[in-house]
Order: sequence, then C-alpha cells, then structure tokens
Amino acid sequence: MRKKIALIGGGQIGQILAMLAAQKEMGDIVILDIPELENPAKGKALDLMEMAPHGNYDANITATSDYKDIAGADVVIITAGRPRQAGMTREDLLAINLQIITTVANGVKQYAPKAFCIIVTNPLDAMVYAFYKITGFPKGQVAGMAGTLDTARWRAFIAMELNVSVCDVAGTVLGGHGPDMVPLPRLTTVGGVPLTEIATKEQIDKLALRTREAGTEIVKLFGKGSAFFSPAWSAIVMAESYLKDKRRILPCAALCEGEYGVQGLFIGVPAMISGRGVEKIYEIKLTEDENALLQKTVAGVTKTCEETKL
Ligand code: A3D
Repeated sequence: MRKKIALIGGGQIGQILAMLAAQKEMGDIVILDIPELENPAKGKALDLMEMAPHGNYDANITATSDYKDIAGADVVIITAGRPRQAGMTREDLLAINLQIITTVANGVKQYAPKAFCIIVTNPLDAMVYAFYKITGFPKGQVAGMAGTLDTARWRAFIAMELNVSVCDVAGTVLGGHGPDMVPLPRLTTVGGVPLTEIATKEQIDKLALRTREAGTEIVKLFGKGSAFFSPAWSAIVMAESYLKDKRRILPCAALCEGEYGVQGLFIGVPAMISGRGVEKIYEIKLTEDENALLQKTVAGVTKTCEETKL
C-alpha cells in the first residue's frame, strides 16, 4: 500500500510540496486548506494528476478542507499560516499563525496521531513548540523545517562566491530560524577542504550575514510573500529521510532536553531522521564564541515561545 502524505496548507509552499512529493512517488497526497480555498486546492490537485502522464509518476492527489481526509497519514507537512510581507519580521506572524497552528494541531491529533509531523509555518521555532505542546505527540514525531533550508542557503552562497559545485559544499547552521541563526564556518568544508582555508574572513563574514538575512532578501525581492521553492525541497528531504528510513543527519528544529544546554525548546540542531522520526540529536563541541552566538539565538527563541503562553 502506498504511503500517505498530508499537506496542511495548499499555498505557495504547499503546491510545490505536492509537486515534489508526486514526482518522487513518495505516496498518495492530500492537500488540506481552509473551506474558502478548497476549490483552488482541488484545482491544484487535479492539475498535478494531469501532469502525471508526462511526469511519469503514479500518485493519487486530492484536496479537501475536512480533516477526516488526512486519516492515517504517514507524514504531515504543515505550511498553513500567513507568510511574511516586506517589512515584517517572522515574529509579527506569531498571533495569527498561533491560532492557525492550534486548529491544525487539533485536527492532526485527531486524525493522524501516528504521523511524522514537519512544521514550516513561521515564526518557526515557536510554531513547532506550540504544535508539540498542543498535540502532546512524542518528541521524535515532531520537527521544524528551518535548519535544512538555512544550511542549503549557506551552501548555495558559498558555492556562488567560490564558483564551485554546491554538491561539494558541506556544513551546518544551528539555532533559531531568524537573523541570529549560527552558520559554522569552522566546520564547513568544500570537497574536504576547510572553508576557513579557501575563503577570507571578509568573504566568510559576508556569506554568514547573507545566510542570516536570506529569507528577508527574498521577501524584499518578491514584495509579497516569502520563499517557496527552497523551503518545499527542504521539507521534502526531511520527509523522505523518514519515509525511506534514510537516517540522514539534517539540521532541523528538534526538541532539546539538555542538549546544547537547552531545556524544553525546539532549536535548530543536527538531528538524525530515521523511520522512527527524530532519532538522535548530535551535540557538536562548540568554541566559546560559537556557543555565545548559539545562546543568543536560544534567548530569542525562548522569548517567542513564552509569548505563546503554552
Ligand atoms: P501561503 O501561500 O499564504 O500559503 C499558506 C496557506 O495556508 C494558504 O493557502 C492558506 O489558505 C492556508 N491556511 C491558512 N489557515 C489555514 C488553516 N487553518 N488550515 C489549513 N490551511 C490554512 O504561504 P506560503 O506557503 O508561502 O508559506 C507558508 C508558511 O511557511 C508561512 O507561515 C511562511 O512564513 C512559512 N515559511 C517558512 C519558512 C521556513 O524556512 C521555516 C520559509 C518560507 C516560508
């Protein structure tokens, strides 16, 4: 029997998620949106069914506004919520998206209580925390997609700057999904060569700053809405690691219970995603400076999570 993937939110990211999941034949796909947008979501689902003959994939793609239709989903990816507009911070979305995540969490809890849940809605670290608190799901069943994207951006900017293949750039970005996130140049390599040996300090500082501001750079260019291609791919990578038990180590918002000195918060850390969900968090021995930067982002995430009052 095919796996079932529920996409809560059929907007910009949701529609790309549906396309990628179909092309990768990850399973049957249900897109859930609000009743007012059920028909547009159904249109997207039908359009993707009609793309299948040339896309060469088999998947049933449907859309709904009724949580009953996500019953038994293996993976749930949540993008329901408002995106940023130019001039907004992610935290400006807290109140409205907290309401939306509350509805979503209750629906998922009732109809897909065994699903591996990937949250994408911003402000990411607080929304994944809220989803976890409301559902009461085991911690390994819930993860936030942010570090996977932040690291992709870091790798992309390095490849662009050094004019090398992005495939050879490896590294990680820790912390919350905001301007205080922590790219780790010391642990970044290009084909095995340390980044710190082939790029100047000025270049590295510029790349780190661009990574921290990457979401805002795109929001400014769009004028309306936020990035959608790269966030969708990043969530798909996480879902695939779960569905295929790939055991990939991906930076994502995982519940820390003492790791990195963080207690009870979802923070971007390298985590292994296996068929059991977030199976393991890897703790990196950070330098004093790196740890100071991490604790700064943790303070920001703590404040936003406190505002959820959960
Ligand atoms: P958008 O195109 O507006 O799609 C959101 C969809 O959610 C819309 O179709 C809404 O109708 C739908 N929706 C709203 N309320 C509900 C509800 N209660 N139940 C079901 N669906 C609902 O936004 P988008 O797809 O561009 O972005 C979605 C979210 O992802 C936003 O909060 C963004 O800020 C966030 N985002 C996060 C990242 C990260 O890296 C973490 C990157 C980019 C965007």
